[in-house]
Amino acid sequence: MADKIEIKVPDIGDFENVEIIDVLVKAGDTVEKETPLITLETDKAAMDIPSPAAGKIVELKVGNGDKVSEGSAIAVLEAAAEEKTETKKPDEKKPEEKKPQAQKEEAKPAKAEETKPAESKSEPARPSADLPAVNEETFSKAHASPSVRKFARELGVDLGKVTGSGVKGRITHDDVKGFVKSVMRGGAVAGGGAGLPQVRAVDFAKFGDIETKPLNRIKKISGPHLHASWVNVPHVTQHDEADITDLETMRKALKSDAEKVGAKLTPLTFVIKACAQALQEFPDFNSSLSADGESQVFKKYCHIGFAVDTPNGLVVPVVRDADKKSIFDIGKDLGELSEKARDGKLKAADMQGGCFSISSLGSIGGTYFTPIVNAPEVAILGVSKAQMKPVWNGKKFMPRLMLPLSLSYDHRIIDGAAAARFTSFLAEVLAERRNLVL
Ligand code: CAO
Repeated sequence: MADKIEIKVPDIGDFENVEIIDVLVKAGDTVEKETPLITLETDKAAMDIPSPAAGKIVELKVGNGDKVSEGSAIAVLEAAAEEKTETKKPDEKKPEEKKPQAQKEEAKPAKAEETKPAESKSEPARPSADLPAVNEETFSKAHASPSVRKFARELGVDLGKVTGSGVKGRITHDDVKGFVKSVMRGGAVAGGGAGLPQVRAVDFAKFGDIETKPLNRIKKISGPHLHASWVNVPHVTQHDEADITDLETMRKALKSDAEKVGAKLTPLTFVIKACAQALQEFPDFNSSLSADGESQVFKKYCHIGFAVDTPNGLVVPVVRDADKKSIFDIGKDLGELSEKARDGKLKAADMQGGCFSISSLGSIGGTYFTPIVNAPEVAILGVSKAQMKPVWNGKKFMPRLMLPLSLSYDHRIIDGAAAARFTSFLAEVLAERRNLVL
């Protein structure tokens, strides 16, 4: 019978209760000796825990987010035939044998000779001659585990240009693969390169006094996300306006009742409700392009995100099941989520799962703008300040309260005609207040 080895966390120095940020194998996988199994992240560095032997993983005992210390069980390995004669179970080791040490990530930028792909060995072919040269400084600062770094080195990918989708923006194997795919398809690369001209660096201090402040956490996360969307999604913005004169009368009449039950009735509340109806009517707007770009994923749920301007930057909490909620329920969610956002108390789950986003600048001012699609969503609605305007009713000009709408969409999925139908539908729903009662 094949030997089974319980693989445990080896000596990882003084660290305890260290979070697993990446589980790199699954039950049934065949691994080689030294294949990384999991990645741990301490507040100082990330480290991979390699397999002490070759064989098949028959049971995985950990998951992403688990906390482990030295001796914690990671997996059960059925040792490969050739390993069985050589590999002793950890507790059968001879005294001089050392436990496998975790592969620690260098805290400092790696030295060029240590990190550049070994030219004398057989270097894997670069996926494209157009891949940008690796910038060692940004590569070393990228938030990625050693195995992802090694993988990126093998492919010649500059991690500094890859947008991380993992916890705290960490770059995963899939992000590296996605980056290579995007370059192969001739897609744009975030942060410049692959044909994108770089913005030249300017020494501002040469022209006067300056003060440099680090970007806050939210901006560090949202910036690359917005940039990735901007360079990957072919954006078009459709503008329209909705006559909300009657709706505004109804809103004012209901506002104090709503406040009594903790609901915030602003124009945005009604816009969320109207968008939920429009998403049901036009399912393309409630879809996403699959990761490989080969298919369209339709969502049967309707969660709508709305941008909140907080002292620390932009966050987008999500109103769940907006299609099933009354105006008062949406108003309650809006009030609670905006407050949590401003107090910095939103949880990750509050900001996940959105199908469509709304960015409302209506309380501030302005007429129209071009919001950036919150990819992989395919559309976002910008709402500006409603204004009284003279509107021709066929006989005379009437004073009507007009709400400016700006719908940016991903032109790979949405056609211009569909976008115009979507905003016209929204305008009709908002103009006819009975559509939004409840
Ligand atoms: N037209 C006219 N008045 C509007 C309006 C509009 N489109 N939208 C809101 N108002 C009014 C509200 O009715 C309210 O007045 P009353 O108290 O008299 O009803 C007042 O403006 C303040 O509204 P609010 O800001 O408290 O509430 P909201 O629902 O409109 O917005 C929120 C909530 C969280 C979206 C908003 O506070 C916010 O953060 N907006 C900024 C979003 C942003 O930054 N987007 C850009 C993202 S891209 O960089």
